[in-house]
Amino acid sequence: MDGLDTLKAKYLTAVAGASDESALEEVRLAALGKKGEISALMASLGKMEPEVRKAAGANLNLLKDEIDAALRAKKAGLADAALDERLRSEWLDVTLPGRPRPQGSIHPVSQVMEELTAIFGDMGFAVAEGPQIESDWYNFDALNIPPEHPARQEHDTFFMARAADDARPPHVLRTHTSPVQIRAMTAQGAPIRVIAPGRVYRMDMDQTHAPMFHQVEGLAIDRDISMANLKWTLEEFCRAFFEVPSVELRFRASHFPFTEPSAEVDIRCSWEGGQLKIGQGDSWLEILGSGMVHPKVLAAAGVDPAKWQGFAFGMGIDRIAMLKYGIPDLRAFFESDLRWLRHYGFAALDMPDLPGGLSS
Ligand code: 2U9
Repeated sequence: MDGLDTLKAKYLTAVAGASDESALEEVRLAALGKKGEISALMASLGKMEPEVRKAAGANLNLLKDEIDAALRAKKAGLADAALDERLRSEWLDVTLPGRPRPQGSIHPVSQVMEELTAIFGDMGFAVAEGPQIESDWYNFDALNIPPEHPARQEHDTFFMARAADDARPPHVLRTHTSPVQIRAMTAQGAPIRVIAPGRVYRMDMDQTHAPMFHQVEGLAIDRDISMANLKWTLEEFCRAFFEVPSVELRFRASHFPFTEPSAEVDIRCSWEGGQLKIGQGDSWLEILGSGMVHPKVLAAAGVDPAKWQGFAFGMGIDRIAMLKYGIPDLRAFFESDLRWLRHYGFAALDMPDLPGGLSS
């Protein structure tokens, strides 16, 4: 039995020296696992004479039980030590003050831009972006506004400075987001469906005008797009944006250089008790301009007007934000007054989407 004493000493020492659960498991496998040393000895009992086997079997079982007990005791000890270590290292100071809620909020213009993107995205429009400093070709010529056209004066343009000896026409701060769509058409060709929301600049400042404001324009070009598609798209947009069951739009003939025919669009509304209600009543409110894209504009963007046609529209984002959320003065949009933002702002992380209700 000298052999068994040696085995016992060997495994009890190994158990005592195991520093973690995986080392302990290795010891268990080496001794009692299927191919372990003690298991092999147990298997060899079958070949022994019956009397020898009885005594040897009893001794082996005793050894197995001792090693097993040592393994269990060590395992419990290791688990306790691991828990102690976790309790020592993972602690929380419950006396610390709570974290303050975030102070910021989402500006109504950002909120409305997200709402527009969700609505038009649902109708298959991608969002296009472009530079705010434009060449006069992209801002005017490509949109059928040649240098002598009176619309150039009406746009109250901000011009960028050029060196005194540079005779080229100056760049401008874009007066509308239309150049974005010229760039998108030039890059992508037709068919195309994009909206272009963003900042635009005009030299104007009073209660309803700011030198920088926000526009969204839309463009849909395909083989057979008509004014009927334009009307449906705008009705769907207004219904979803103003979150009402139905809307009525009125198209008034107008003139823009970049569309032919052109129409200004009014929405049916009422002003009961000074409060605007969209979709009902006897008043009309102008909300956007639109039309079929002028063939010259398509050609300027490399799209063949004999094959392709489509509609475009444009509206002021600040203006529709004021209408939807009852904000009285445009100038407050750009004053960065935190009290105003706290009142009119939206909770961060509340991204508008159609299934979730746009502004709820
Ligand atoms: C391309 C071709 C045509 C965009 C359009 C309007 C009519 C329009 C105004 C609304 C209020 C500007 O913010 S506002 O002052 N816009 O009336 N915009 S059609 O037409 C385009 C645009 C791009 C390539």
